[in-house]
Amino acid sequence: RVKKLPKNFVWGAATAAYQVEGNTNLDGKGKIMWDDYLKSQGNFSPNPACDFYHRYPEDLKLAHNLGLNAVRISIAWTRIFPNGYVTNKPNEAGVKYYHRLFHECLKNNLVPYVTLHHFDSPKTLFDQGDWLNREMINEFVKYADFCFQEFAEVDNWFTINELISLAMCQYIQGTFPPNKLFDVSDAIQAQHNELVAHAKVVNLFKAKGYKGRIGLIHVIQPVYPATNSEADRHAADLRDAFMNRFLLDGTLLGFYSDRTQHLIKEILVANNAELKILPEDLEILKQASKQNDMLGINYYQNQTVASYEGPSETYHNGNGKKGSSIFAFHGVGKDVRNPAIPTTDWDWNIYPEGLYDVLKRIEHDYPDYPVIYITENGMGAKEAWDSSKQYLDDDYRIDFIDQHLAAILKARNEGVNVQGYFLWSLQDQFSWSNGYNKRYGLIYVDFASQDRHLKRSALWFKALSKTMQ
Ligand code: BGP
Repeated sequence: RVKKLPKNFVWGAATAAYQVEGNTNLDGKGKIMWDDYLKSQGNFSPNPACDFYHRYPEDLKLAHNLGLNAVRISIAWTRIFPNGYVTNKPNEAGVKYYHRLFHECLKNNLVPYVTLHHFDSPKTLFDQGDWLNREMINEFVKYADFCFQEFAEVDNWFTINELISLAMCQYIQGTFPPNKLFDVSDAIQAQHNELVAHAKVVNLFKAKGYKGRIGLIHVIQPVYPATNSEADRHAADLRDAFMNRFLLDGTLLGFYSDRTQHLIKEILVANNAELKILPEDLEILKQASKQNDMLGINYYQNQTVASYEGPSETYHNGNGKKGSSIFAFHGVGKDVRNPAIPTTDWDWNIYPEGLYDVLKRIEHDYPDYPVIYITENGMGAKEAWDSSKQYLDDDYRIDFIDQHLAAILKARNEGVNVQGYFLWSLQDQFSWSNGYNKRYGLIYVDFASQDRHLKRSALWFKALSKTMQ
């Protein structure tokens, strides 16, 4: 077990507006890309989630009592500008809510790390193409500018959460609206456009001299070849370019390296797809690449990949039926199980060494990287509160966090500049494509009564927080 946290380590937990707030119709909030879709799908509702909209004082107090010194939250764009378009008449109720929320964080000595876009595009802009439409980029920049000016109490900003997950789920795996399957053009174009949106916001933040720090959040899934064969190694390279390298290059180099372009081109050709880059995009990326103050890394799992030239195929395990997921991507490799690596019920690999590899890779491939925070890491599990016990037993989660923390500290001891860890998640919440039975929290939430109970991992988290002095 990890015995001691470094001095001044950022020790937090994460949330996202739509997954915690509930109350999606209250106080003038506008619709996002999920509302109608979830309703028509009929499987699960974003309400009440864990009613963070009202219960944030209780949750933040618990967080403080558990020894956390930071919390990751996101602003719901449509609480402020209900149809996404930025006007000089923001929705006052939304603005006030976030002031109250940030104030409550600070009152509890929790530094808020705030994300501007966490999978929740306004419905109006989503209907017009979401990130594929450059109008979305312009509105996002204006919305970000508004937030920087208005929420001066916030010092740590992240623009967009997990560009690749959004692109994968929207355009490749079909699990997020608009539920497209293997539309490679859209998937790569959306990533590129989001990088441009991020870069524009960073450039504006610096040009206007806002105080505080700004960065971007990537989920990195290290990819390992299934065998040592040339074909499998190449498939792993292609998958890595698609999942990680394209985005890391765009963020940290400000251009796509020759090798990255080569690999992406191969993916485009294999899938009859195209990517449009405007000449000015590269200027914008370049300028921003030197101005990021921090990099958020989310890490959940690695991927083992074998070469695959058959037709693309996917099955999303959204109900925790172990062993049911399938992912085979024409010309970009197929996922295979490595029997040595344990998995969760949702088939997510548990591989802490992968996090060490990710950190070392960033240091090696992008030596000018800014300070890194692990902005999400955690383990989803099926859990049920037993009222005869004082705490919910989640030793598997303690093991999970402990092993990942050890990987982080090992990389840090070897010189990687990583200064904090946010567990996903603070409390149990709504999971986009899995509903409510995939629980990640330190705090157990009974969604019917909205009662909160502590898990054993919360006590362990607290004990560790005391080792920081
Ligand atoms: C990340 C997202 C989070 C969260 C988490 C767990 O990709 O940033 O919003 O949901 O993954 O994923 P899931 O809820 O699908 O298990």
